[in-house]
Amino acid sequence: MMDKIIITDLELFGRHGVYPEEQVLGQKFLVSAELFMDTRKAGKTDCLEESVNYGTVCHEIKTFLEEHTYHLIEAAAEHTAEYLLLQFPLLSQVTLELKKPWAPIGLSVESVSVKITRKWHTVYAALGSNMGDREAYLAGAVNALRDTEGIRVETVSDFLMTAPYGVTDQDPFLNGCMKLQTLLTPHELLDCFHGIEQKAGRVRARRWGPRTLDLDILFYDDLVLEDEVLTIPHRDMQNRDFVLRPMKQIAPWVRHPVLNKTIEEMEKELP
Ligand code: A4P
Ligand code: MG
Repeated sequence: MMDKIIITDLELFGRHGVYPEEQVLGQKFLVSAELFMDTRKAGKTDCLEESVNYGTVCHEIKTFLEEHTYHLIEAAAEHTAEYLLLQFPLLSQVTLELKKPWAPIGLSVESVSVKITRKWHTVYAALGSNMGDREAYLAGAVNALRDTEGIRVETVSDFLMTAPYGVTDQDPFLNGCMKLQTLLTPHELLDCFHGIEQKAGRVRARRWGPRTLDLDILFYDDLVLEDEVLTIPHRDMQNRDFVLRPMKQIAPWVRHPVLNKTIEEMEKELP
């Protein structure tokens, strides 16, 4: 159950299309949007500052779609949805429908359209390092995430010194975790994490071996996912004090969607 503000068939003149004429002549587009947010506070206080100004949103959508040009309405909708979610901090989710009533398909059709839903996702992630200036590697990773469009770093735990787990004949680790909001999909976020690890000079030599920087996804909303490259929730987190201790600091109440236990409960059950 979430509140929303609804905009229906906002008209604009854009140049999106795969045919050259479409990009030269342009044509009419209609945009409908559902802006998901909590309107309770605005409802109670009757103050515009507590809400999203739908007039501003309409002008932003029109300007954005008239100043940019895409081949596909999929791309036009994708970029517009992302722009709105980045532009309006109170927006948690957007459903956007982009209609092309004059689509040049040589048949009579009322309109063709694409409709997408995009949102901010809540992620908990773990950081670790046991080579070189560990503190600098972890702080550098947090800064790199802060500089990434589509990622907001909300909370960062303290960095704790921990004994190596798994392969124990290596230097102690510095570990921490963070709460993020992101527009990225789980696989896009993993790619982003790998990019930051690579920039930190990470070389994958042996499994569980020494590393300048390790970034793991612990939770992604309440998602349960398993494929060739990604397991969410992180497959071994419930056995790792170097994950659960910093997590307990920032989110002891968060519940593992498969084990149905909170961070605090998992931490109590560690041997
Ligand atoms: N992968 C699957 N699921 C995920 C996920 N949720 N988040 C895949 C991130 N990656 C995930 O990881 C191997 C592959 O796991 C990734 O390419 C991704 O596709 P990796 O980082 O390349 O290799 P790794 O880290 O050597 O192996 P692994 O099994 O991920 O090890 P961990 O779990 O990262 O543990 N002791 C202390 N005290 N502190 C530590 O931080 N870390 C490790 C490594 C061992 N002992 C430690 C610590
Ligand atoms: Mg890893």
